[in-house]
Amino acid sequence: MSPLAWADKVLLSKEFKYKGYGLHFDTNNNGQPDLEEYYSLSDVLLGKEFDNNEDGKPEKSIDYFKIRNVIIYTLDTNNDESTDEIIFELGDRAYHVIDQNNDNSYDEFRIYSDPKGRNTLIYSEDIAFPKDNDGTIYFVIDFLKYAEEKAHQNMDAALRRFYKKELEHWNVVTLAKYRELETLFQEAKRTKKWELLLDKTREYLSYPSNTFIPITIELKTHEEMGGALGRTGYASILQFCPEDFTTLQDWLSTADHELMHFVQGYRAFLMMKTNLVMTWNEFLELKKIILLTTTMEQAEEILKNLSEDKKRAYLALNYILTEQNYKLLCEMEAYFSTAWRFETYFTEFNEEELEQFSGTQYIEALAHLTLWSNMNGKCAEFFSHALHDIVELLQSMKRNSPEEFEDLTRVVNQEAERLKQLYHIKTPSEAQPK
Ligand SMILES: [Ca+2]
Ligand SMILES: [Ca+2]
Ligand SMILES: [Ca+2]
Ligand SMILES: [Ca+2]
Repeated sequence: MSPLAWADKVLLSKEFKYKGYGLHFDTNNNGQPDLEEYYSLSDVLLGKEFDNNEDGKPEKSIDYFKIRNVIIYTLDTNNDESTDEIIFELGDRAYHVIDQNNDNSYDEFRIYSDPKGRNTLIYSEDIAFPKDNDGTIYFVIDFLKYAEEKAHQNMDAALRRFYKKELEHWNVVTLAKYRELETLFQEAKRTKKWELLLDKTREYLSYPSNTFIPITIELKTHEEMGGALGRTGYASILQFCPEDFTTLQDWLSTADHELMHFVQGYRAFLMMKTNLVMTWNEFLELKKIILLTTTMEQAEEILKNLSEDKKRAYLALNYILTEQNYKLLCEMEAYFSTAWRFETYFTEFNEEELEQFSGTQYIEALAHLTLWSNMNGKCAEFFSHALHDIVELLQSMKRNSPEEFEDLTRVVNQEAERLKQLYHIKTPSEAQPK
């Protein structure tokens, strides 16, 4: 599908996910959607959701994790809104964990494999494994380590060897692309040429390639970056200090965050483009011209001549002038989307480290959201999906653990206060003339 054909859908639908677009299908032609597919901006299939009984809630989902070579199937076979089977498919092998009696604990582990498919059962064992980490890439690692430890306690050397081998197999397959990036990362540090690493990072994290959104790298010193790990300029330049990245993990999480900002710029381009024949380079030129204006009226005047759709032009203008309202939401979305994908950046299953990383991302996302709402926030429409997800997350947290929610609120408010000073933001009451 050409970008123009779906541009309208991407920008107007509430369903588009952060950096791509979703398509609805009605496979049995009864007027009710029963399948959704999610694609990246560069048309890479990211996931599917099946709603066969058409009650609006998916009972089967498929997620494709390119960087890990893994496809994860999550199934709710009895429609009670609780997962009862997960399948991890990698190459010609598939790991199944099944909860037969819906008691919130998995009781069967199966491995399927054969050279041509994943349909021949080669191993099966009764287990009792809780449903924590459900659906994340670490679930299998977590389980295999637990099973190996249990075999060790039971002094079953053969079973222990078996689980050890399975863990090795899992690591070899799921970390192959990560190792490739690791090599490129070391190479980039040595040669100071970061283009190849950025290209591969974009490919493996399902971001549009350079032919879609051209990005130029500008290397800076630590001082020039002034505390930031990455920065985007004119929607076409990525600035960072190579010495700031000690591990590939640091690079990947920063790249994910900054690439999200490029996608946000691209969305503004698409909004202008729907009513206008415009190339990406023309858009960047226009952006430079608009940035040279001194008042909002002058900027609007330039846009008025270009776009008939005032609302879209206004939204694009907010992006171009990086209005504070818009900028806060851009940051909110980038932190939030990185928090969702943290599992692709960490090779080791280290619960503490993982929690700390995602926790920090969520706190930053929420602090930006808080600041935005304190400023009588605008531009919400553009971020409806992220806002919807964040509200849902907070509501479930408030329900499940009020104490933790209170702690979080406190930390978020502190961080919002810090950011307010950093960005020199004045809330509407403070900004009012005396
Ligand atoms: Ca249907
Ligand atoms: Ca359903
Ligand atoms: Ca179920
Ligand atoms: Ca069970």
